[in-house]
Amino acid sequence: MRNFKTILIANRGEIACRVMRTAQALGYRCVGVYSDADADAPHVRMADDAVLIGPAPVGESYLDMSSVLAAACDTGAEAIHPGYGFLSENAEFARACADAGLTFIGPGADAIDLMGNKAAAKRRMIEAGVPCVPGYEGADQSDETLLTAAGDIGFPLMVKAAAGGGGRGMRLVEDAAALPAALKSARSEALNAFGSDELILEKAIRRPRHVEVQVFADAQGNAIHLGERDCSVQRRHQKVIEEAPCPVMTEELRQRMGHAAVEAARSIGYLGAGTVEFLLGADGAFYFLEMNTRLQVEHPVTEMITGLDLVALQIRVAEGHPLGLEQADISLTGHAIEVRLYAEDTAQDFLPCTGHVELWRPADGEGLRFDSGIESGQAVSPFYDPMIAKAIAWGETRETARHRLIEGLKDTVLFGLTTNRGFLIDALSKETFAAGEATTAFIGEEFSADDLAEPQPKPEHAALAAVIQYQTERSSALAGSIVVSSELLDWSSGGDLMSRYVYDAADQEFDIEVCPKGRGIYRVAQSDEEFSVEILRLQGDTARLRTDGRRRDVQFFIPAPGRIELAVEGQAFSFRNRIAFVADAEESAGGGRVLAPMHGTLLEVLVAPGDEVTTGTRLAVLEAMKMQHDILAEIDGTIVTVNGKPDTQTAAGDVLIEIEPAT
Ligand code: MV4
Repeated sequence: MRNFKTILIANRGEIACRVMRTAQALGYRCVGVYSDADADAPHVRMADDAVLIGPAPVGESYLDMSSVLAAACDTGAEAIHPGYGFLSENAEFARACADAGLTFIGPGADAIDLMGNKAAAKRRMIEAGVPCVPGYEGADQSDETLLTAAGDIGFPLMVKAAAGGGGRGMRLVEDAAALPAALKSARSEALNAFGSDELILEKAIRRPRHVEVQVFADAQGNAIHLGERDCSVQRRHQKVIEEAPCPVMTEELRQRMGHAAVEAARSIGYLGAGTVEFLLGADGAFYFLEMNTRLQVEHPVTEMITGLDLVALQIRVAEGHPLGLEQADISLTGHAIEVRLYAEDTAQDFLPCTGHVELWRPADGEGLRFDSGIESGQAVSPFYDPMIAKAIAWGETRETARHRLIEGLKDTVLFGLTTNRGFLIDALSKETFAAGEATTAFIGEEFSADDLAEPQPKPEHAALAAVIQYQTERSSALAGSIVVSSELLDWSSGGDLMSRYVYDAADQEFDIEVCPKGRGIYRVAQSDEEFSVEILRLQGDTARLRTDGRRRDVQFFIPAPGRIELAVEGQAFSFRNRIAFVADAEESAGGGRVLAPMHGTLLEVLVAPGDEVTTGTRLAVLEAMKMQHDILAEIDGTIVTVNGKPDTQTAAGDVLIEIEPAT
């Protein structure tokens, strides 16, 4: 029995925070490690002590074993929790920990090694009586032997890299004629990716479900399972939605799969948390695929239906304590669903996005859990996985969990980056998923390029954006002004302060006039449409409005003057008011008109009629939104008229200055 005082968490982001949350609650001192890029990251601030382990690239920091070990020794840590990814399934690291007298919170190095090779793992699992996909996993790798084996297995079959994972080096082969070429390309891909060209062959299971069983084992030889997770909804071998239990599970099947998974763990003397992956065929047959020897990303869904804290259990068994749980103690209650919220652009083939999470406020609702490692203002850098957070919902029924998760995603405030939030809501909302019928083919079959394209705002969205922008700019402009007489307020518009916005949004342009009618009601005119918009509430970054009888709850973010981002039911739209920068010669018949970009107080006018200006000349200074903004010439020319006077109020779209363009 070892009782740790200090645990080093050799990871970053949400999982480092997740591990520390439990470890700190249990009274352990937590040491974080970080790269240059993560000096301000939440996991560093959360840690009781933190050690810089190198520059941003993972090879020189989070994957650098000697730096991590040195950090542990320097800070007096007795144990290292590797999280997932990075060093979590690195047998050499597990051995190095042991050699340094540190406890690796995970299984023994031999178990990691064994499960790191599909051929060896399968041979061992067959021995242990765990059902495996019929195939070939022999040492003889000659084409001749593989072609003969393929004939016995039958087609279609899968060629897989023995050292592989995540679908790399994997080929679906329809017939014998296609096999030699598939072997050749799989070998070269495997060698390149994993440093080994060893292959296995397996009968192909059509449209399988990915069902994995969570197992736990202690040093006393107790091993139990905590039920299964269904992770069938994947895209290019990246999990998108995970849930527990599996929607098509029966108690009888769970017992058989659970038993197989526990046998898998027992047969290799496993310690700690592990996941045994199976393919579940449409006929109810299941086959061992591989075992993940770490805590998995999707462990929260298991926690939510078992009421257990998997990190606490990991620490307990790593200290040498018995699990203290028997199979009969495990009961599954309700249903949990998790989605992975990523900074990525679904419209650009899910390209990762970098930048800053400007606003992050996860929804707070019954049965909701958000595991994140970011805060407002935090950078999402190109060096690491672009996952922002995991959103998890629990409910008595699957349908309740699904609804809670969709609503939780919609209510979450998230601005600054393009994310897959809309895609996640769409996936959770599909009939096939709602019916519990999604298999590994779900995303490919149900999402077309159109479904993944950038969402296009509707005129109503632009109207909402304009009203919110009008109101927020006006409030801050008025609050910041010295004296606002009715005479000044009426300047230029001769009545209501009507404002014009010309928004660029996605591939569209919206030309909008906003006219306040009093009591929070606005008339919004667009080319051939008119809306009546009422502001019911506007508070911080959320607004409740009513447009033509329909209530709308929206979130908004103003990243810079003249811009507004709007989130409506989880769909994000970005509007840029082009008027802010207009000095458009064509638009005003031979003259460049400089329009006020927003409501504000004109502080200074720096030019007079007759002045020659060039692009970039400062023309005026406007105070708005508690800041001063320079208004610059966007063309070369001569000042013809100057309408604005210092210390007067301007409305967005007012013509301040006219420039005769130089010829
Ligand atoms: C398979 C299979 C069908 N038959 N093996 C993909 C990644 C790796 N973990 C295993 N994978 C598969 N192995 C046989 N014999 C289909 C897949 C597969 C898949 C599995 C789980 C989740 C999503 C998937 C998507 C495509 C293919």
